[in-house]
Amino acid sequence: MRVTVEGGRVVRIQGDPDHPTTQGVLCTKVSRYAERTYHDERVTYPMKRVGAKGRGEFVRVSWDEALADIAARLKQIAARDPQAVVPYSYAGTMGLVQGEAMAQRFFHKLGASLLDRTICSAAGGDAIAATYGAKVGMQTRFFAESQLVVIWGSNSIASNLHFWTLAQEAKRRGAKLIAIDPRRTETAEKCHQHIALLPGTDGALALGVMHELVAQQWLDHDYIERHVEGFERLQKRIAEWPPERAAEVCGISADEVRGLARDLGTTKPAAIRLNYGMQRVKGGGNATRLIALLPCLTGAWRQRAGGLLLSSSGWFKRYRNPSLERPDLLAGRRPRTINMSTIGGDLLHESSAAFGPKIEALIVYNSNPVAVAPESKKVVAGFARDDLFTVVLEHFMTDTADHADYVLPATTQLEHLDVHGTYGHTDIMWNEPAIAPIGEAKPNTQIFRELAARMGFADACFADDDETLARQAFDWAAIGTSFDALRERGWASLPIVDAPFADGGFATDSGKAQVDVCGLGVPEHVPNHESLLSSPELAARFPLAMISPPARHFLNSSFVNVKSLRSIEGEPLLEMHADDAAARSIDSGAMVRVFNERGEYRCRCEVSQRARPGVVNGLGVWWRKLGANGCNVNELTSQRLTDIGRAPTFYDCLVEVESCGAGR
Ligand SMILES: Nc1nc2c(c(=O)[nH]1)N[C@H]1C(S)=C(S)[C@@H](COP(=O)(O)OP(=O)(O)OC[C@H]3O[C@@H](n4cnc5c(=O)[nH]c(N)nc54)[C@H](O)[C@@H]3O)O[C@H]1N2
Ligand SMILES: Nc1nc2c(c(=O)[nH]1)N[C@H]1C(S)=C(S)[C@@H](COP(=O)(O)OP(=O)(O)OC[C@H]3O[C@@H](n4cnc5c(=O)[nH]c(N)nc54)[C@H](O)[C@@H]3O)O[C@H]1N2
Ligand SMILES: [Mo]
Repeated sequence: MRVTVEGGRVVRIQGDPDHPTTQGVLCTKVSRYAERTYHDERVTYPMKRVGAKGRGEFVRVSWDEALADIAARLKQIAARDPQAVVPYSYAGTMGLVQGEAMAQRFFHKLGASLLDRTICSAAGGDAIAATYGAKVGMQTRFFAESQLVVIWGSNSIASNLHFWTLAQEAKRRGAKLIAIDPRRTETAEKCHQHIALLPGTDGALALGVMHELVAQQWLDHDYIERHVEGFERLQKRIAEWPPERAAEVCGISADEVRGLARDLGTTKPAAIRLNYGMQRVKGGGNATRLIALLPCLTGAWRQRAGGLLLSSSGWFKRYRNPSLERPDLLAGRRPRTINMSTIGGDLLHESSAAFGPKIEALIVYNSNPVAVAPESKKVVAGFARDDLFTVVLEHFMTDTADHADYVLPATTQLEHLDVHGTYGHTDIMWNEPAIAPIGEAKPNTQIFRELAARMGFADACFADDDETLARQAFDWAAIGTSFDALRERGWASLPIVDAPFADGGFATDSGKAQVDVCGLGVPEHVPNHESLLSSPELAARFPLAMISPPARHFLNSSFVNVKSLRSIEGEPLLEMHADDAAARSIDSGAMVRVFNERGEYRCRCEVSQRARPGVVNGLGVWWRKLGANGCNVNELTSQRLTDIGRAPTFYDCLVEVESCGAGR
């Protein structure tokens, strides 16, 4: 990002034209980052709650008063059992400094519960790591040279714009683009082909494709022989999945299955941009493992523009300093782990031998769980507990902040220093502060430093300033650069070979891609928790599958309050196919009740070609308080977890819809 400052104020934000992936372009959200930063609803001083939880009634207090009281409360709770204190954080900022560096030092020293950060990518991430040994894959820039680009479970134009630029370049050079997505997204409509399968059926599709690859002899036997472990065991499973069977499960035609196999089996180079949309269902882990094996069976990895990319984060992990967050401060204690995806249920849990102590305090930073976590009814009931002490570090009065005892004003990326890895390209990014903090806002790091001091944590590491933390983040020499060079240039590329698995060399113990992973077995198609085939009784009452992918102009629940972006989105929407609407006498534009056993969500229904029959798209993630009945799509999602990675199943959710009458 290039930020132009005049008189101490940001006047312009643009993409860095010199950075190869950015190419001068920012997505619609981030290009409004100045509007967000100077928003007149920024939280600019510490606040203490005076009204009931959730009402959003607060008074201004000084930093001194807030920090002294928070430290006193945490000390009291920790004296009984520090595990009753739980940190809750995720993707608000993904910077290594303002993310976990100082925060985790604080919680490790305290002995607080650990947090399993599963809410986004754990199913697919663990599945890729099980197959390839690490969360690594193709380098994004080589997608531009591919002759086949399969965009699988991703709306790149909305959520991964810089990748879309590369896909378009490939298209100009003659590549075929295929989108695999239940929704006819902005991206799907610009691809040559769109395979609109039912949610949670990607594993079946992959198996059907494998069946055809075998039948047509499109396998690369030499590559399989040398670089895939356990292929024999997969063959039996593949035999069970002729394209007709896969097609029936996926709700598509057998020709679509065969055609995908032909494209993957006969095009070189062939690349798959797998993304996280397809793993938010019960079988997300198994499906990812199956798809990850496709380029191993066809030998697509032989070329640098062939293979697969889900995430590049594993490349960064190789060079990260594992002690940045100072796990040694646990000093032998082994606190229990809370899964962030089940925070609703966990907040309502009493103490027990299996669970450990009841959660008494929650410190939230970089996240808005009341809006983004599944099964809101439980989440809200948990956050509304009068005996829960909640501190929220935020820019805005989010749904979560409304439930806090204290809200502490945090700085934005324009105001603080940071260093970032990515999960797409493979450059480390430097974040230089551009302006002074707004109002009394402080960086997350500084808030945890001051809290540590008040708790009496005397370890020298609590005095590390942000620059020191950034220096500690990576092994610069191993990367082949220096911290100062990064700071000077703004980014530094990791040293990664062009075609990492051209001759095998996977990050597994054997160096081979793994079919049969210890403890997981041979991958298979795992049907949804909720679907016509797996839960027919439930489907009789709630016959529509609901997915809730992000609205194009929001970033999860961030930017929902940025007026220029919200006015483009308008209001919360449910997209529905014309046949499903006709069957329910729903007119386009009507207000509808979307419901299941977990709750009821009211929003506007748009009869839309973006929805396939049987599937409705509830675009997210709106702030609850802006919803017609004070909630968002997560009122309907469940806390059930995925097969691998203990991740949420946002897109595995049956609902029914009825009209509440026009215009309401
Ligand atoms: N504009 C915008 N950009 C974002 C974000 C955002 O909220 N808004 N979020 C950021 C974050 S945190 C993340 S994790 C990434 C996510 O980015 P991606 O992983 O690329 O996923 P999304 O673009 O969210 O798209 C998910 C897509 O998967 C489709 N889908 C849903 N269920 C299934 C299924 O069962 N199978 C298949 N094949 N497809 C399915 C949805 O219709 C949707 O189009 O994006 C990042 N970028
Ligand atoms: N139904 C449904 N639910 C979903 C998803 C979905 O597709 N459908 N997507 C899921 C995914 S992929 C993800 S990653 C999660 C994301 O969930 P979250 O990680 O909670 O992400 P956001 O909703 O963007 O909220 C981040 C919050 O952090 C704040 N913030 C930003 N920067 C800073 C900072 O430097 N300091 C502090 N203290 N605060 C900061 C922002 O103001 C914002 O309120 O949501 C998940 N929830
Ligand atoms: Mo995410």
